[in-house]
This record gives sequence, C-alpha cells and structure tokens, in this order.
Amino acid sequence: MEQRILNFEQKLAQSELDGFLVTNLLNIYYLTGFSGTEATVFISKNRRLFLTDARYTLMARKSVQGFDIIETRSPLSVLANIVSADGLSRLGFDKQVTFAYYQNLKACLAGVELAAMDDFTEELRMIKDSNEIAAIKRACQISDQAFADVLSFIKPGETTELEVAHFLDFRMREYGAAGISFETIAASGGRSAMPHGTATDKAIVSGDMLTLDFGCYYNHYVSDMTRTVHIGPPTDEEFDIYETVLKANQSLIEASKAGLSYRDFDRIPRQVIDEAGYAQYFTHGIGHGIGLDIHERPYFGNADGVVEAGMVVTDEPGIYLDNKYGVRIEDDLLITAAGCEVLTQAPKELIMLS
Ligand SMILES: [Mn+2]
Repeated sequence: MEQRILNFEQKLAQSELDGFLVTNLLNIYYLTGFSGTEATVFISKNRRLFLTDARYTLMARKSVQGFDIIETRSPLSVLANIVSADGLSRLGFDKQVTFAYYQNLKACLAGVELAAMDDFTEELRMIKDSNEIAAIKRACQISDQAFADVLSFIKPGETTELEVAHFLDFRMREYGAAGISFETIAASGGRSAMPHGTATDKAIVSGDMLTLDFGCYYNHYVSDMTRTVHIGPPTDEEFDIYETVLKANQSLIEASKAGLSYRDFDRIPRQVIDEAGYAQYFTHGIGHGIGLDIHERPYFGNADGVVEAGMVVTDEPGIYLDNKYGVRIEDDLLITAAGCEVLTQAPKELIMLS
C-alpha cells in the first residue's frame, strides 16, 4: 500500500493540483486497503487524511496505515476547514461522484477550484503489482474450474440458461470466490446473438450455441472469461465462425507484449474477423482492463497509448449474426515485457455437448 500512496503523491506533486479528494471506493481500497462502504480520503503535500463515520472507525484503525483517521459524519466540513487553513486553491476529486455530492462539494469548498478526474488513481491502477496479479490469477483459476464442471452439468433439452448461470455462480463460490464479478451471461440459441444476453428460463437444446461469460472476485480482484460451446455437432457455418473468432483471439495473444499500441491491440484481431468477411458482425471493443473493477483502464480502439508490462486486459473477439447465434471467446492476459501470460486456461477448441 505504501508504495501505491507514494506513487499517488509523486503524481500529485507533478500535477497542477494542491490536493486530491478520493471518494471512489475502489480507489480508496487501492490506496488504503479499506473495504468498508463509507470513507473519504484526502491527500495533499503535507496531509494524508482518512475520514469515516463511527461504524467504520475501528475497521479503519485496523486496516488503514499511514493516514490520520478522523471520525466524522460530515467529512466535507472537516475538509473545508483544513483546505482553508492550508491555503489550498486547486483540488482534484473523483469524477464518479453524484451530482448532489458535487453541489455539496462546491458549497463547502466555495472559492476552491475543483477539477473532476477519472484518470488519476485509475491510471496508477492499470499496472498491477505482484499481490494484485496473484489475486487475479486465482480468480481466473476459479473460473476455469467452474467452467470445467458446468460442462457435465448441462443436460440438453432439460437444463435452462438460469440453471447454468446459477451453477457457475455457486461453483465459483465453492472454489473460494467471494462473489461473482458481474451478472453471469448464459445465452443460448438465437439469444447468443446478443453479446450480453443475461440468462433466462429458456432450456438449452440440441443445435444451440451457448455463450457463457462469467467471472468472480478473489481477494477483491476480478476474473472475466467467455467460452462458447455447441450443443451437438455444429453446421459448417457455425464451425467456420467459431474458428474465426478463435483465430482472432489467438492472434492477439501472439501479438500482445509491452509496447503494442492500443490501436494495434484492437486492429490485429479485428483484421482476422474482417478478412473472414464478418467485420460488421464484430460489434464491440476487443477488450478492457480488469482489476478491482470488471471494466477499467486501459480501453482500446481509438485511444492513444501502448500496453505495458503489468497490465491485465481481456481479449474478447466475437461474431454475432442477428436472430441466428453468436460466438465470443474471452481470455484475461497479463502483459509482460516479452509477450503475455494467458491467465484463463479453460480449453478453447470447440466443445460439443450432447
Ligand atoms: Mn469482458
């Protein structure tokens, strides 16, 4: 934690800001290790303050190191006095606050210039340290294990999408997950053409494609993986589309390494799908960062930047034919100097269930 705070303070010193008000709970967890639901962190040149209410004071005293812990139910009034006493004139704050909070902030800190930021702590979070990587790896292993188990759970003609989703959710918890990292997607048949088709009571039947997109939390960090399986033998077109998506997914694994531009990260797998004639059916981004949040920086496509060692990002090409079916394959990749490590290890050759 201390290294993360030092990095934050170094970034603050290089910025135009006199201080920063951290209210995003994931940013607070990242900087302090505090996992309660009410806290405000204030960092300036000469202060590290952790403000929370009486419900969390004891928890904060146990888990938060290197900060002055202040128990209060009105953190903004406390901060207003400090900001005024220290003569601070320009403060950054986490952009995700509600409009009501922002209005209150403006009223409490009248005369102080306020800069909304969504990339301050978030950029630091992009590069994972060894503890973070270990947690994400475990979350990925748990997802892999649950996927292996769900294959024998599915009885074509009987099992519903919801039953499959619940099985995955429960199995991941049994393997040590703290919870699921987003609502599990189990989309079969025509519903698999929806990239984010949440599970329904539709039974999974012979001839269906079945897309499973799921993940869990382990020690506050997420996994996010997708596998598509087929019930019974696929048609030639289904097989061709599956192989195209797999080739796109593999092309990015082969190309990924520190220094690859965000644009190329998106372009390389997209070109595989394009060359197979399915460009218009790959309708979403190639991937995103994962960590404390299921979707976090970096994002790709038209953004400037290059992937760096220590980033953990998804590689999730897909092809979706309206009203027919869809295929997506998603892995979590740890970027390294020489290449990447694939953290999700569940098999990717087309699995046929019967
Ligand atoms: Mn994803």
